[in-house]
Amino acid sequence: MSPINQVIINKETKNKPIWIMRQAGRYLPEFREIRKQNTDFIKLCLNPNLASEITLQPLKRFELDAAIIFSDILMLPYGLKQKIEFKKNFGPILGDINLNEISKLDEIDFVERIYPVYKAISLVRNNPITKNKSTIGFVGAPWTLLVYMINKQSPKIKLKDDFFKDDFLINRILLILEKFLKIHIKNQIDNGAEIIQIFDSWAGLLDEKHLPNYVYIPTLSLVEYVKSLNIPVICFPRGIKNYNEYCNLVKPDVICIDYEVDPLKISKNIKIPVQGGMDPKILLTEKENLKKEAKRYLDIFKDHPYIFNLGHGILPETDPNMMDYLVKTVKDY
Ligand code: 1CP
Repeated sequence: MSPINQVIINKETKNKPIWIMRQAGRYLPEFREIRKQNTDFIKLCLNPNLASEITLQPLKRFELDAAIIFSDILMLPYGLKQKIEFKKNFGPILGDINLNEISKLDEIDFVERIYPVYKAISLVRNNPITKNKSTIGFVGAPWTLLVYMINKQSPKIKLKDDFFKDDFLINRILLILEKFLKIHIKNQIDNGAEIIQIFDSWAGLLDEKHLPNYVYIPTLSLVEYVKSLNIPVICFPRGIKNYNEYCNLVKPDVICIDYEVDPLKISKNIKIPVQGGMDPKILLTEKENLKKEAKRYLDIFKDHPYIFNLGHGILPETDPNMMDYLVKTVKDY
Protein backbone atom coordinates (compact mmCIF):
# COMPACT_ATOMS: atom_id res chain seq x y z
CA MET A 1 0.00 0.00 0.00
CA SER A 2 1.35 3.47 -0.84
CA PRO A 3 2.31 5.77 2.09
CA ILE A 4 -0.66 8.09 1.50
CA ASN A 5 -3.14 5.21 1.49
CA GLN A 6 -1.55 3.94 4.71
CA VAL A 7 -2.30 7.26 6.37
CA ILE A 8 -5.87 7.26 5.09
CA ILE A 9 -6.77 3.62 5.55
CA ASN A 10 -4.57 2.45 8.44
CA LYS A 11 -4.55 5.87 10.17
CA GLU A 12 -0.79 5.53 10.37
CA THR A 13 0.96 8.46 12.07
CA LYS A 14 4.64 7.50 11.76
CA ASN A 15 5.14 8.65 8.18
CA LYS A 16 4.16 12.06 6.87
CA PRO A 17 3.79 11.59 3.12
CA ILE A 18 3.75 14.64 0.87
CA TRP A 19 2.24 15.89 -2.37
CA ILE A 20 1.52 19.48 -3.36
CA MET A 21 -1.57 20.99 -4.95
CA ARG A 22 -0.67 22.24 -8.45
CA GLN A 23 2.64 20.37 -8.21
CA ALA A 24 2.62 20.08 -12.00
CA GLY A 25 2.46 23.57 -13.36
CA ARG A 26 3.77 26.99 -14.01
CA TYR A 27 6.58 27.14 -11.43
CA LEU A 28 8.40 24.39 -13.39
CA PRO A 29 10.46 25.52 -16.41
CA GLU A 30 9.86 22.16 -18.13
CA PHE A 31 6.10 22.78 -17.89
CA ARG A 32 6.43 26.33 -19.24
CA GLU A 33 8.41 24.93 -22.16
CA ILE A 34 5.58 22.57 -23.14
CA ARG A 35 2.98 25.26 -22.46
CA LYS A 36 4.75 27.73 -24.77
CA GLN A 37 4.25 25.34 -27.67
CA ASN A 38 0.66 24.52 -26.68
CA THR A 39 -1.24 27.76 -26.36
CA ASP A 40 -4.66 26.10 -26.09
CA PHE A 41 -4.90 24.89 -22.48
CA ILE A 42 -7.95 22.64 -23.05
CA LYS A 43 -6.26 20.93 -25.99
CA LEU A 44 -3.22 20.36 -23.81
CA CYS A 45 -5.39 18.68 -21.16
CA LEU A 46 -6.85 16.52 -23.96
CA ASN A 47 -3.44 15.33 -25.14
CA PRO A 48 -2.82 12.11 -23.16
CA ASN A 49 0.91 11.90 -23.92
CA LEU A 50 1.62 15.50 -22.92
CA ALA A 51 -0.82 15.50 -19.98
CA SER A 52 0.81 12.37 -18.55
CA GLU A 53 4.29 13.74 -19.19
CA ILE A 54 3.41 16.98 -17.33
CA THR A 55 1.87 14.96 -14.48
CA LEU A 56 5.15 13.08 -14.05
CA GLN A 57 7.45 16.13 -14.30
CA PRO A 58 7.40 16.96 -10.56
CA LEU A 59 7.88 13.28 -9.64
CA LYS A 60 11.10 13.20 -11.64
CA ARG A 61 12.48 16.11 -9.65
CA PHE A 62 11.12 15.60 -6.13
CA GLU A 63 10.45 12.67 -3.81
CA LEU A 64 6.67 13.13 -3.83
CA ASP A 65 4.22 10.42 -2.73
CA ALA A 66 1.48 11.09 -5.28
CA ALA A 67 0.85 12.02 -8.87
CA ILE A 68 -2.12 14.34 -9.37
CA ILE A 69 -3.33 14.14 -12.87
CA PHE A 70 -2.70 17.21 -15.06
CA SER A 71 -6.18 18.34 -16.04
CA ASP A 72 -8.59 20.95 -14.73
CA ILE A 73 -11.86 21.08 -12.82
CA LEU A 74 -13.26 23.05 -15.77
CA MET A 75 -12.97 20.03 -18.08
CA LEU A 76 -16.39 19.15 -16.72
CA PRO A 77 -18.26 22.18 -18.14
CA TYR A 78 -16.21 21.60 -21.30
CA GLY A 79 -17.58 18.03 -21.39
CA LEU A 80 -21.07 19.53 -21.02
CA LYS A 81 -20.42 21.58 -24.18
CA GLN A 82 -20.18 24.95 -22.47
CA LYS A 83 -17.64 27.07 -24.37
CA ILE A 84 -14.48 27.71 -22.40
CA GLU A 85 -11.13 29.31 -23.03
CA PHE A 86 -8.23 30.26 -20.81
CA LYS A 87 -7.05 33.79 -21.43
CA LYS A 88 -3.49 34.66 -20.54
CA ASN A 89 -3.18 36.69 -17.31
CA PHE A 90 -6.94 36.60 -16.86
CA GLY A 91 -8.08 33.00 -16.31
CA PRO A 92 -11.01 31.05 -17.66
CA ILE A 93 -13.77 32.63 -19.73
CA LEU A 94 -16.91 30.55 -20.22
CA GLY A 95 -19.72 30.90 -22.75
CA ASP A 96 -23.46 31.14 -22.10
CA ILE A 97 -25.24 28.09 -20.74
CA ASN A 98 -27.64 26.40 -23.10
CA LEU A 99 -29.84 24.46 -20.68
CA ASN A 100 -31.68 22.63 -23.47
CA GLU A 101 -28.47 21.38 -24.99
CA ILE A 102 -26.98 20.39 -21.62
CA SER A 103 -30.19 18.57 -20.63
CA LYS A 104 -30.09 16.52 -23.82
CA LEU A 105 -26.46 15.45 -23.39
CA ASP A 106 -25.97 11.79 -22.56
CA GLU A 107 -23.13 9.88 -20.95
CA ILE A 108 -21.67 8.73 -24.28
CA ASP A 109 -21.44 12.30 -25.69
CA PHE A 110 -19.83 13.51 -22.47
CA VAL A 111 -17.25 10.74 -22.24
CA GLU A 112 -16.42 11.09 -25.92
CA ARG A 113 -15.49 14.75 -25.33
CA ILE A 114 -13.11 14.12 -22.44
CA TYR A 115 -11.92 10.51 -22.72
CA PRO A 116 -8.27 11.63 -23.31
CA VAL A 117 -8.23 12.66 -19.63
CA TYR A 118 -8.87 9.02 -18.71
CA LYS A 119 -6.20 7.85 -21.11
CA ALA A 120 -3.72 10.20 -19.43
CA ILE A 121 -4.61 8.72 -16.04
CA SER A 122 -3.98 5.20 -17.24
CA LEU A 123 -0.61 6.23 -18.75
CA VAL A 124 0.38 7.76 -15.40
CA ARG A 125 -0.80 4.81 -13.35
CA ASN A 126 1.04 2.33 -15.58
CA ASN A 127 4.31 4.29 -15.59
CA PRO A 128 6.95 2.69 -13.30
CA ILE A 129 7.62 6.14 -11.76
CA THR A 130 4.30 5.95 -9.90
CA LYS A 131 5.00 2.54 -8.37
CA ASN A 132 4.24 2.71 -4.63
CA LYS A 133 2.85 6.24 -5.09
CA SER A 134 -0.81 7.25 -5.18
CA THR A 135 -2.40 8.34 -8.44
CA ILE A 136 -4.91 11.05 -7.52
CA GLY A 137 -7.91 11.92 -9.66
CA PHE A 138 -10.03 14.97 -8.91
CA VAL A 139 -13.18 16.92 -9.60
CA GLY A 140 -14.50 20.36 -8.74
CA ALA A 141 -17.32 20.28 -6.18
CA PRO A 142 -20.79 21.03 -7.60
CA TRP A 143 -20.88 24.46 -5.94
CA THR A 144 -17.50 25.60 -7.31
CA LEU A 145 -18.37 24.41 -10.82
CA LEU A 146 -21.75 26.14 -10.58
CA VAL A 147 -19.93 29.36 -9.72
CA TYR A 148 -17.79 29.20 -12.87
CA MET A 149 -20.69 28.08 -15.07
CA ILE A 150 -23.03 30.88 -13.99
CA ASN A 151 -20.46 33.60 -13.33
CA LYS A 152 -18.59 32.67 -16.54
CA GLN A 153 -15.28 33.80 -15.10
CA SER A 154 -13.41 33.59 -11.81
CA PRO A 155 -15.43 35.24 -9.03
CA LYS A 156 -12.09 36.30 -7.42
CA ILE A 157 -13.55 37.68 -4.17
CA LYS A 158 -17.33 37.88 -4.46
CA LEU A 159 -20.33 36.70 -6.44
CA LYS A 160 -22.28 39.04 -8.68
CA ASP A 161 -25.36 40.43 -6.88
CA ASP A 162 -27.80 38.65 -9.20
CA PHE A 163 -26.02 35.27 -8.95
CA PHE A 164 -29.00 33.47 -7.37
CA LYS A 165 -31.72 35.17 -9.42
CA ASP A 166 -32.59 32.16 -11.62
CA ASP A 167 -33.53 29.48 -9.12
CA PHE A 168 -34.71 27.05 -11.79
CA LEU A 169 -31.45 27.26 -13.75
CA ILE A 170 -29.29 26.88 -10.65
CA ASN A 171 -31.11 23.82 -9.35
CA ARG A 172 -31.20 22.15 -12.78
CA ILE A 173 -27.46 22.70 -13.23
CA LEU A 174 -26.71 21.32 -9.77
CA LEU A 175 -28.57 18.09 -10.59
CA ILE A 176 -26.90 17.78 -13.99
CA LEU A 177 -23.49 18.39 -12.39
CA GLU A 178 -24.12 15.69 -9.82
CA LYS A 179 -24.92 13.17 -12.56
CA PHE A 180 -21.91 13.96 -14.75
CA LEU A 181 -19.48 14.37 -11.84
CA LYS A 182 -20.28 10.79 -10.86
CA ILE A 183 -19.62 9.63 -14.42
CA HIS A 184 -16.35 11.58 -14.43
CA ILE A 185 -15.29 10.11 -11.08
CA LYS A 186 -16.15 6.54 -12.13
CA ASN A 187 -14.13 6.83 -15.35
CA GLN A 188 -11.12 8.23 -13.51
CA ILE A 189 -11.23 5.33 -11.06
CA ASP A 190 -11.72 2.74 -13.81
CA ASN A 191 -8.61 4.09 -15.49
CA GLY A 192 -6.37 4.01 -12.42
CA ALA A 193 -7.18 6.85 -10.00
CA GLU A 194 -6.71 5.46 -6.46
CA ILE A 195 -7.89 8.52 -4.53
CA ILE A 196 -10.34 11.28 -5.48
CA GLN A 197 -9.95 14.86 -4.26
CA ILE A 198 -12.96 17.18 -4.43
CA PHE A 199 -11.93 20.84 -4.82
CA ASP A 200 -14.49 23.31 -3.46
CA SER A 201 -12.36 26.38 -4.05
CA TRP A 202 -15.23 28.85 -3.68
CA ALA A 203 -17.02 27.33 -0.65
CA GLY A 204 -15.86 30.38 1.32
CA LEU A 205 -18.00 32.74 -0.78
CA LEU A 206 -21.24 31.40 0.68
CA ASP A 207 -23.16 32.65 3.72
CA GLU A 208 -23.54 30.00 6.38
CA LYS A 209 -27.25 29.62 5.66
CA HIS A 210 -26.50 28.56 2.07
CA LEU A 211 -23.95 25.87 2.94
CA PRO A 212 -26.39 22.95 3.41
CA ASN A 213 -28.04 23.39 -0.01
CA TYR A 214 -25.03 24.24 -2.14
CA VAL A 215 -22.12 22.60 -0.37
CA TYR A 216 -23.05 19.93 2.20
CA ILE A 217 -25.82 18.07 0.40
CA PRO A 218 -24.36 17.94 -3.15
CA THR A 219 -20.85 17.13 -1.86
CA LEU A 220 -22.12 14.41 0.50
CA SER A 221 -23.74 12.72 -2.47
CA LEU A 222 -20.37 12.60 -4.27
CA VAL A 223 -18.52 11.47 -1.15
CA GLU A 224 -20.98 8.60 -0.65
CA TYR A 225 -20.58 7.67 -4.31
CA VAL A 226 -16.76 7.55 -4.16
CA LYS A 227 -16.90 5.52 -0.95
CA SER A 228 -19.31 3.05 -2.59
CA LEU A 229 -16.55 2.37 -5.14
CA ASN A 230 -14.13 1.60 -2.29
CA ILE A 231 -11.90 4.57 -3.04
CA PRO A 232 -10.83 7.17 -0.43
CA VAL A 233 -12.03 10.73 -0.90
CA ILE A 234 -10.32 13.96 0.17
CA CYS A 235 -12.37 17.16 0.44
CA PHE A 236 -10.95 20.68 0.18
CA PRO A 237 -13.64 23.23 1.10
CA ARG A 238 -11.45 26.32 0.81
CA GLY A 239 -12.40 29.30 2.95
CA ILE A 240 -15.12 27.75 5.13
CA LYS A 241 -15.20 28.70 8.80
CA ASN A 242 -16.57 25.57 10.42
CA TYR A 243 -14.46 22.53 9.50
CA ASN A 244 -16.06 20.53 12.33
CA GLU A 245 -19.53 20.89 10.92
CA TYR A 246 -18.26 20.15 7.40
CA CYS A 247 -16.57 16.91 8.50
CA ASN A 248 -19.57 15.77 10.54
CA LEU A 249 -22.02 16.35 7.70
CA VAL A 250 -20.04 15.58 4.53
CA LYS A 251 -17.94 12.76 6.05
CA PRO A 252 -14.86 12.78 3.80
CA ASP A 253 -12.06 10.26 4.49
CA VAL A 254 -9.54 13.13 4.63
CA ILE A 255 -10.06 16.86 5.18
CA CYS A 256 -7.71 19.21 3.34
CA ILE A 257 -7.36 22.52 5.19
CA ASP A 258 -6.60 25.95 3.75
CA TYR A 259 -3.95 28.34 5.09
CA GLU A 260 -6.39 30.56 6.95
CA VAL A 261 -7.40 27.98 9.55
CA ASP A 262 -5.56 27.41 12.79
CA PRO A 263 -3.92 23.96 12.47
CA LEU A 264 -3.75 23.59 16.26
CA LYS A 265 -7.52 23.89 16.54
CA ILE A 266 -7.94 21.39 13.72
CA SER A 267 -5.60 18.85 15.32
CA LYS A 268 -7.57 19.08 18.57
CA ASN A 269 -11.09 18.98 17.13
CA ILE A 270 -10.92 16.84 13.99
CA LYS A 271 -10.58 13.11 14.34
CA ILE A 272 -10.20 12.09 10.67
CA PRO A 273 -6.90 12.27 8.69
CA VAL A 274 -5.88 15.83 7.76
CA GLN A 275 -4.03 17.15 4.71
CA GLY A 276 -2.37 20.46 3.91
CA GLY A 277 -2.49 23.86 5.57
CA MET A 278 0.82 25.65 5.08
CA ASP A 279 0.62 28.99 3.29
CA PRO A 280 2.08 28.69 -0.25
CA LYS A 281 3.61 32.18 0.19
CA ILE A 282 6.09 30.68 2.70
CA LEU A 283 7.88 29.15 -0.29
CA LEU A 284 8.60 32.68 -1.52
CA THR A 285 10.61 33.48 1.66
CA GLU A 286 13.89 32.09 3.05
CA LYS A 287 14.84 28.43 3.49
CA GLU A 288 15.14 28.81 7.25
CA ASN A 289 11.66 30.22 7.50
CA LEU A 290 10.29 27.49 5.22
CA LYS A 291 11.83 24.82 7.41
CA LYS A 292 10.42 26.42 10.55
CA GLU A 293 6.88 26.64 9.15
CA ALA A 294 6.91 23.12 7.69
CA LYS A 295 8.12 21.78 11.05
CA ARG A 296 5.37 23.69 12.83
CA TYR A 297 2.74 21.76 10.85
CA LEU A 298 4.61 18.47 11.25
CA ASP A 299 4.89 18.99 15.03
CA ILE A 300 1.25 19.92 15.43
CA PHE A 301 0.15 16.81 13.51
CA LYS A 302 2.84 14.53 14.96
CA ASP A 303 0.33 12.10 16.47
CA HIS A 304 -2.36 12.60 13.84
CA PRO A 305 -2.73 10.82 10.48
CA TYR A 306 -1.43 13.67 8.31
CA ILE A 307 -0.56 14.17 4.64
CA PHE A 308 1.73 17.15 4.09
CA ASN A 309 0.49 19.63 1.48
CA LEU A 310 -0.04 23.38 1.17
CA GLY A 311 -3.18 25.33 2.05
CA HIS A 312 -3.72 26.16 -1.63
CA GLY A 313 -1.89 25.57 -4.93
CA ILE A 314 1.84 26.27 -5.20
CA LEU A 315 2.38 29.76 -6.64
CA PRO A 316 3.75 30.17 -10.19
CA GLU A 317 6.58 32.42 -8.94
CA THR A 318 7.94 29.69 -6.61
CA ASP A 319 11.59 28.72 -7.06
CA PRO A 320 11.74 24.94 -7.72
CA ASN A 321 14.73 24.80 -5.32
CA MET A 322 12.41 25.87 -2.50
CA MET A 323 10.01 23.08 -3.41
CA ASP A 324 12.96 20.67 -3.33
CA TYR A 325 13.96 21.97 0.08
CA LEU A 326 10.41 21.59 1.39
CA VAL A 327 10.10 17.98 0.21
CA LYS A 328 13.47 17.12 1.77
CA THR A 329 12.50 18.81 5.05
CA VAL A 330 9.33 16.73 5.26
CA LYS A 331 11.14 13.51 4.29
CA ASP A 332 13.89 14.10 6.88
CA TYR A 333 11.45 14.83 9.69
O1 1CP B 1 -0.51 27.49 -17.93
C1 1CP B 1 -1.59 27.99 -17.60
O2 1CP B 1 -1.88 29.16 -17.80
C2 1CP B 1 -2.60 27.11 -16.97
C3 1CP B 1 -2.58 27.20 -15.50
C4 1CP B 1 -3.38 26.03 -14.94
C5 1CP B 1 -2.90 24.81 -14.50
C6 1CP B 1 -1.47 24.36 -14.45
C7 1CP B 1 -4.80 26.00 -14.85
C8 1CP B 1 -5.74 27.04 -15.29
N1 1CP B 1 -5.16 24.76 -14.34
C9 1CP B 1 -4.04 24.01 -14.13
C10 1CP B 1 -4.00 22.62 -13.66
C11 1CP B 1 -4.86 22.23 -12.53
N2 1CP B 1 -5.99 22.87 -12.10
C12 1CP B 1 -4.68 21.08 -11.76
C13 1CP B 1 -3.60 20.06 -12.11
C14 1CP B 1 -3.01 19.19 -11.16
C15 1CP B 1 -2.14 19.82 -10.09
O3 1CP B 1 -0.93 19.90 -10.29
O4 1CP B 1 -2.64 20.11 -9.00
C16 1CP B 1 -5.70 21.07 -10.79
C17 1CP B 1 -5.93 20.08 -9.68
C18 1CP B 1 -6.52 22.19 -11.02
C19 1CP B 1 -7.73 22.49 -10.25
C20 1CP B 1 -8.39 23.80 -10.42
N3 1CP B 1 -8.61 24.52 -11.56
C21 1CP B 1 -9.03 24.50 -9.35
C22 1CP B 1 -9.12 23.98 -7.94
C23 1CP B 1 -7.93 24.30 -7.12
C24 1CP B 1 -7.72 25.77 -6.81
O5 1CP B 1 -6.72 26.31 -7.29
O6 1CP B 1 -8.53 26.35 -6.06
C25 1CP B 1 -9.58 25.68 -9.88
C26 1CP B 1 -10.34 26.75 -9.13
C27 1CP B 1 -9.31 25.68 -11.28
C28 1CP B 1 -9.76 26.69 -12.28
C29 1CP B 1 -8.63 27.30 -13.02
N4 1CP B 1 -7.78 26.61 -13.82
C30 1CP B 1 -6.82 27.44 -14.34
C31 1CP B 1 -7.11 28.77 -13.87
C32 1CP B 1 -6.33 30.00 -14.21
C33 1CP B 1 -8.25 28.66 -13.04
C34 1CP B 1 -8.98 29.81 -12.37
C35 1CP B 1 -8.56 30.08 -10.96
C36 1CP B 1 -9.34 31.26 -10.41
O7 1CP B 1 -10.57 31.32 -10.58
O8 1CP B 1 -8.72 32.14 -9.80
